[in-house]
Amino acid sequence: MNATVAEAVAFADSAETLLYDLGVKAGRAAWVQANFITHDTEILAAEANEAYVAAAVGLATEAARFNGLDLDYDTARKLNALRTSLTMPAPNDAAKTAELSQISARMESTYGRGEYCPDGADGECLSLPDMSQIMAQSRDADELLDVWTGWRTVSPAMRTDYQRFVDLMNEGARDLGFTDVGAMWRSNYDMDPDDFAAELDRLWGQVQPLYEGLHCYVRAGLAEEYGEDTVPLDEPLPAHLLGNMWAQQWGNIYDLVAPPTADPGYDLTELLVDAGYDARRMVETGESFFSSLGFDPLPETFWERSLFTKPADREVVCHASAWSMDGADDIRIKMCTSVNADDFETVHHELGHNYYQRAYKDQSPLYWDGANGGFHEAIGDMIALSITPDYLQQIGLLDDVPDASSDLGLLMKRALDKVAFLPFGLLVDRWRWQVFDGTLTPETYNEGWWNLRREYQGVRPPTARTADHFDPGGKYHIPNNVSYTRYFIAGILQFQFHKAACDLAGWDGPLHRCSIYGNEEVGERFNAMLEMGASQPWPEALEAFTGTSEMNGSAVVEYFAPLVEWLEEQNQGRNCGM
Ligand code: X8Z
Ligand code: ZN
Repeated sequence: MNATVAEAVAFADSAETLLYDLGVKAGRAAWVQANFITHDTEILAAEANEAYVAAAVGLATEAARFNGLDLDYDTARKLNALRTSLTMPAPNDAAKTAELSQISARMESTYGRGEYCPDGADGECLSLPDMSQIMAQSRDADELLDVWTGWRTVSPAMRTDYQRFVDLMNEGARDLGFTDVGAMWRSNYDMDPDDFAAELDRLWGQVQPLYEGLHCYVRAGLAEEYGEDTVPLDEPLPAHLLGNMWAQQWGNIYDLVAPPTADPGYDLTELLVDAGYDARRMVETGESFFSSLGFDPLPETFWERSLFTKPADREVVCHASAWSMDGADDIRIKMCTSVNADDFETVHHELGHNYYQRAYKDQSPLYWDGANGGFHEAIGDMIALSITPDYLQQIGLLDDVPDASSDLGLLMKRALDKVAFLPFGLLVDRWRWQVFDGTLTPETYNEGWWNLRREYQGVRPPTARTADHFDPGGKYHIPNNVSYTRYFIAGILQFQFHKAACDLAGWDGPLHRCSIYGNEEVGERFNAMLEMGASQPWPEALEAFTGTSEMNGSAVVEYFAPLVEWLEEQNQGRNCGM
């Protein structure tokens, strides 16, 4: 019997209700597992997730019944969302769905529990936050190498799991009519999946010259610090010397490469420490930024139920995250916060997720998402771009605002975090796409990873790596199966948002000195985009805030223009290239 339009509408409604219900249960189980990693919580989380995924796959399959019907806009969009928005597609098979969920929960636990014990299992062990601190602060190449390789002893245990994980998800994606999981992920951007991949290349092309200038300059600075034996000037950068476990953001080596005559005169980490900030105060400060734009304060339950610091007495997943538990007011973050500039920024990043979630809660549940994944990641980052010297002075953290002669220093610090991140943001899913489509096999997982690291970032491993290593597994988003393209998009979008906001505020100085703190008009326009959630294609959401429907890297280029010019002068006579 042919399906009718009325049946399609009823189907979308009941799908929404069922997934909401199972999603809330899976979310609570996942919260408990991530806050209290044990054998039992892992099983409970796997079971709840299995029920959710099985239902989601069943509904996505059934939705095909209504193909070809002339449906109203919302029903068509919801049925499409059912088919494209599942990150972990499971095969249409109960046993395999259970196995997939178990592997997923196990990899999450393995990553969350991961530690490195330099003197063997009986000695003191370092957690990932401990090691991140060393990566940020140490300038001892041997110590950095030890911690860098030490963290990478955790992931080889996940390699076999990951291989099976990929096979099972691919089977699930094929059951839903996609060639592989990568194709399924790429289909979730309101445009042709191949056009989307080309769009990423276009955006990367816009900002690549900035990255290359920074790369060349930083290589020279590292060679000066560590010697040309450790950092040869004609080779990619060694991955352990960039101030970050994954060499993804380089702001922590600012002191090594600071422009000699442009000292901003302050270090945000020191300001926070000297002012006696703790984790909660950092979050309160982030909240007041949003309040200054006209957003309501966070609910009492946020403060009661969030996790702000690493507990001493149990194992938790320390990677920062933001949660909406019931699609209403139960929003929370979970972070192992240290009092430093990186985590101050991350606090804003996570709060951005929470304010977005709350803004779209009145949409129907299948629209509880970012306009695309990149939007979700860009909200808090855009706010954090407004953490300028002026803002820091306004909130009493900084006494004297440095004059324009400090601009190169301020821009360098930002570029080390934001420009350096872009190729990493792109390559993580390039790697996964190659894994999903079979270009890479378990034997070539690691080699393929380092080929991409070299190609996009111009970064190399500091020691020999083999097929037994599983270095991609040392990055949270691989074992936890979080798509990474979202962060690349956010790396572009946050500047586009920032520029639109500053234009709206009537700012006519340099973009990096603009702070939208206190501007309710900007807040209102921003909220107009946030409250749409995923109810419209992302170009509409983009337009609602910025007035244009195209993603564009030109705001990144504009923001860093003075630095780019200066880097070109510095790099004169250098042999650049990766
Ligand atoms: O994973 C995150 C957030 C949670 S959505 C802390 N980020 C990426 C990463 O850490 O690799 C933010 C920046 C990129
Ligand atoms: Zn995020």
